[in-house]
Amino acid sequence: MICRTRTVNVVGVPLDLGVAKLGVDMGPTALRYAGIFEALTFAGLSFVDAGDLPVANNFALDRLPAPERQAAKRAEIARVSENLGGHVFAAASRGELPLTFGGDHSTSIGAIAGVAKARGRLGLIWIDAHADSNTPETSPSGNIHGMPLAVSLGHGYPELVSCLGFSPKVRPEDVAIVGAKDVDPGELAFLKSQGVALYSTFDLDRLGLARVLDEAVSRVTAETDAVYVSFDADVMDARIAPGTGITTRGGLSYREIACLCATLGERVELAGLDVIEVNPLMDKRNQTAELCVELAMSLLGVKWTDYERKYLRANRPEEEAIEED
Ligand SMILES: [Mn+2]
Repeated sequence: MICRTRTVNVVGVPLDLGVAKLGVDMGPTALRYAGIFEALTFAGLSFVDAGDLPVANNFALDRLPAPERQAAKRAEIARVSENLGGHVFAAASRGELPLTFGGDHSTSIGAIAGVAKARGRLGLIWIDAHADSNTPETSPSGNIHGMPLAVSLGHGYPELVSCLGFSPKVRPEDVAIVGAKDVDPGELAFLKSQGVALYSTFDLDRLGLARVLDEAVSRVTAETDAVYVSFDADVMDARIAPGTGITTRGGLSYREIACLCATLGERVELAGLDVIEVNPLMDKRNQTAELCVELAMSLLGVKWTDYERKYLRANRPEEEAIEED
């Protein structure tokens, strides 16, 4: 939920240097077109549109020879993370709620750094089909978007770990991953050794959403000063959210993710939120971005009453029925 007097500070980060697939840099534009500002206005929340932060062009860096290419991309991700961290820190310090639109998941490195610096000990709920907890030693692909949680815990490339000059940003006992279904063996070993809580899609099925959220919420609120949510669009099933980099079968259904976000929105006052990995090139008629806007509003604690649903329908006159399980 959000304190009604708090201003939402929306910032876009068109960052695609942490992935191999192109298109996720257009995520912030897709989320704006999907009506985030209309939705915030409708909900009676004040907001600032901070625009998009500058990010180097992937094509230009791709023309570099292979050894230099990865180092150049990493250096740019580090620069963007510092810049975003500074922006988010300033917003959070003014009492605003930073809402960061990615971009691939390496965007979260700077966003989490900024909120942690402003708000103190941070609880973190990581909603994602993946654990994003690889280190350079364990990563099968070398892609940075598979590393941001490890980086926030203080493990990985020093230029990323040192974002905003302190580390770690979060402690393992204050972190819960929810919705993971594709975790690498090296990540699993790392998370176990750290003591991070991981709730897979199987846990959601076996234990039920209510129990998983009870445990996750009590964990991230027990000893912390504030709570941050990182939301990766790929946690959802490909049939309802095709517009993301790595689509998965067996991801969360509409009802599961809607219930999860509404429950979190009712129970937790957020210090910051990011919406990540929306890729319009993979999407159908921007449905993934529209769904993410709806879910972001739920996470902010805005209840979708019938009247508010009418608003959504009014903005999607040609909406087709989306196939559910
Ligand atoms: Mn992710």
